[in-house]
Amino acid sequence: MTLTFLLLSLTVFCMLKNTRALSQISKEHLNKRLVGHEIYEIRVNGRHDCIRKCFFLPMCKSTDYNGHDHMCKLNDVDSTSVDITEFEDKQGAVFSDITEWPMATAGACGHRPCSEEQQRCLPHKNTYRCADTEKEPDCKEIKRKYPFAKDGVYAVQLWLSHQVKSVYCDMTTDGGGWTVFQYRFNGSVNFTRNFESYTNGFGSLDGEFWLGLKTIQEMASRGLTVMRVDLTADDNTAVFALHNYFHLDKGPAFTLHIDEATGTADINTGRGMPYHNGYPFSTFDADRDDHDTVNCAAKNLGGWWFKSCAQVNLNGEYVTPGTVRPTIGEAGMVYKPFRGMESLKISKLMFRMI
Ligand SMILES: [Ca+2]
Repeated sequence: MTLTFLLLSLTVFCMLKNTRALSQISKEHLNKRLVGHEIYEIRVNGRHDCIRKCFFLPMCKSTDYNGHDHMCKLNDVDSTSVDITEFEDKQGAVFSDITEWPMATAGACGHRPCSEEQQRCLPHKNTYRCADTEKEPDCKEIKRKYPFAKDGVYAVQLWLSHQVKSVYCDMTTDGGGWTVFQYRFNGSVNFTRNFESYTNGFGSLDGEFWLGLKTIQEMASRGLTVMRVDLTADDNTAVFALHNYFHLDKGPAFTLHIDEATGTADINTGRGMPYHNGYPFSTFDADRDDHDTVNCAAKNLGGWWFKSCAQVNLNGEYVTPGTVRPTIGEAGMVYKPFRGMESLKISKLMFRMI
């Protein structure tokens, strides 16, 4: 009788304990799947494997694991920052916040010591090491490996110099995977700069910037590279030009090699980028243009592959979009085959390896 009572008590105790354990996983949803916040999705060996993958990626805040197909989805938000309506019903799915899991699940990487968003913690012998986005050479490779990667700043490792560099990736335009090398949209950054500045890059990757000729040259020399120009006028008309061939000679010339464009930008007379094909890069303190009596960069303000002088001057002065810059219209942010001398609102230049 006493033994039966003891066994019964023990069973009840265990049940209570089990209930408490379950209730502790308060941020877990069974048969629910979070929609629209995925970093990437991958097939794994089991649920713990999925949790470990999340621990290794600093930007990961929660996971959706499905025991039916062993698919593991990593999300960049946790349940505290989403609404319950953002979950869909999915048989076999388990959602959980990463904070609900003990660090031991991920071993040495559990406390996520890799500070940069672009770094991953990788198990290494008895400890860990921080790796820079798996050392991908450009945005195209990041996109290939992480199909759900979003627009933003990523660390890459340049293929030749092995230099680790932050770049801005456009992961949405025409399939994404574009490394952006020039972005202007509000005139907050001064583009009237000297040759050294254009060689090394300037501005902020979170805002307006020029990536730098040295980096552009190296990245675009890894293989056959296409270049895309995206422009928006003051009336919000957006056009693009696509060049199937783009590369620069090494410095200090950084001579442009580019083919004719396809796309929607070249709607008026004028030659666009091919006018600048075969010309070195000039700045006000490095006149390498084809004009004997004029320093094109001093006249047109920004650095460019000036001939005599420009059909395209997208590093020119950012004046009120939709207006023609006074005195010298060509010194505005212009692309003549699109809007003539009218200064544009947004300019984005980017490249992608084929
Ligand atoms: Ca000249």
